Amino acid sequence: MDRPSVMGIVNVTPDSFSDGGDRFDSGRAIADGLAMWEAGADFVDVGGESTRPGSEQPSLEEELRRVVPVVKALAAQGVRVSIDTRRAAVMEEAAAAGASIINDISALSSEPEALQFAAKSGLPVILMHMRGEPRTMQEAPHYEDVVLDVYDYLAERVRACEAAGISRSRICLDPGIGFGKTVAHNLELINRLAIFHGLGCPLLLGVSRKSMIAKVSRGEEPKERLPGTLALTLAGLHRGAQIHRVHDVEQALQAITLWEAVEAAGASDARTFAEGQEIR
Ligand code: 7PM
Repeated sequence: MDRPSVMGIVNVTPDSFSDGGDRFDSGRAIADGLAMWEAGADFVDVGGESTRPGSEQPSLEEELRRVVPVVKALAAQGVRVSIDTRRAAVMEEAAAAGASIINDISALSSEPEALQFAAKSGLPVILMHMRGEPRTMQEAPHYEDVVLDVYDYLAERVRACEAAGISRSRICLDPGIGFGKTVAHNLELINRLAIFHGLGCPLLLGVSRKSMIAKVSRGEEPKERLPGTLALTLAGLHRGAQIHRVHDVEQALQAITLWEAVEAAGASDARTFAEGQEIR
């Protein structure tokens, strides 16, 4: 976690909003995942449940049919794979197929077995905040204070994980941009992201192609949201987000690399100054 990581997104769903569902084909999903890995992604996130606002969960059999072959093929080729699921059975099958990280938009709260399996597996986990369920989450979300409400929720989930035997060093936290939040909520969460470092875990930010970009900007279609994605990614990086979940791996890495180069130049100035002070 001493340098930013990029997680590439492979949605194996028929109706994924940001790629028109053209990755449902597992051959295509595998090729895209490999390309992201070769472009420098640190992980590739494979998900078979569309969590688009308003969507229904697929059956367990359907979710397994979508993700297991993709996880298996990518892991076999040396790709570090995370499995994006709320179901214990999918976590288990994906882990058996070679997935090495669990990414759960419900922070291991959907099924008691998910928390138990995650603990038993010894795998690192990503816990995300979501208000409600994908089907209904965008119906007038309300918070007392969105940052503190999300913070308290994540703190409670970290405690639940620790109680189940998952140590804090295996946990990464995510405020869940777009999951039961208005545009104003999302902007405030990114603006005050650094507060979440108080929880003592690395932070993941997922802004790629999300609708807040179109709403703040000019109604762009998902595939036209890369500039906004990069702007939000850098805003998150500036506040210390360690993992960035994106569709466009190469472009995100370019933006991050330049940002880091500028920051490193500043650090070397500070070092030179400090050395000068010591000599005197
Ligand atoms: C339709 C709508 C399809 C939204 C897919 C999505 C996150 C995540 C997703 C996130 C973590 C997408 C989302 N978003 N997991 N899974 N954080 N940890 O944009 O922000 O891929 S699904």
